[in-house]
Amino acid sequence: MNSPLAITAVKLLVAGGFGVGKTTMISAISEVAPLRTEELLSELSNGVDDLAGVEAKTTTTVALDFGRITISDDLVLYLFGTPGQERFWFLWDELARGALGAVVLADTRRLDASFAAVDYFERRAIPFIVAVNCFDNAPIYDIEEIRVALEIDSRVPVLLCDARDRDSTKDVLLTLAEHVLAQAESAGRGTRT
Ligand SMILES: Nc1nc2c(ncn2[C@@H]2O[C@H](COP(=O)(O)OP(=O)(O)O)[C@@H](O)[C@H]2O)c(=O)[nH]1
Ligand SMILES: [Mg+2]
Repeated sequence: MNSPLAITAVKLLVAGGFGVGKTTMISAISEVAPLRTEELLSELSNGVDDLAGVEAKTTTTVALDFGRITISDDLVLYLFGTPGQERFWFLWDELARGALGAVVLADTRRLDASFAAVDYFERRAIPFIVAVNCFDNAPIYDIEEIRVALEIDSRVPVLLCDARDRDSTKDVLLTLAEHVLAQAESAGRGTRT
């Protein structure tokens, strides 16, 4: 029997290349102090981490970002940020376990930094959306141009966002939630591709 207090916990991922705004997005929306594991970009990372376009960045997420958002009495979202650098790829499968969907954040100055995340979720058939984080001075593209550049299927939502902004981040998560539901419904009808 379902308890009236049963709470559904939904696990979502925030992915995308190094410096696209994952930590910023989770910090903007989380109602708990986000758990971050950052290390100062050290001399050691020089030459390893691609810093083009992220000149102001002095820390990097080593293991994970974590945030929580209560949507209603019985629905809580847990957000996990994936580490953006390739040397932490081995953590992805652990993080992805049980995830219902993912936001792939992209920066139009470095769209290629988010290719790997798109590819990862496509291969595993994890529903995802693409949120383009609008950095100051970043080139502005039409959504369709971004879709073509990232080779995203027409059914995958692509939207613009500001990862620093709570309402914008909320819109992104709602878009993802709708997409996850739509995917589940079409899977139920046996039409998922
Ligand atoms: N101007 C601007 N800066 C941003 C935005 N999102 C993130 N940043 C900055 O970009 C840098 C990288 O963001 P971060 O969240 O650490 O990226 P991550 O590597 O994906 O976690 C940080 O210095 C942020 O303050 C944005 O929407 N606009
Ligand atoms: Mg980070």
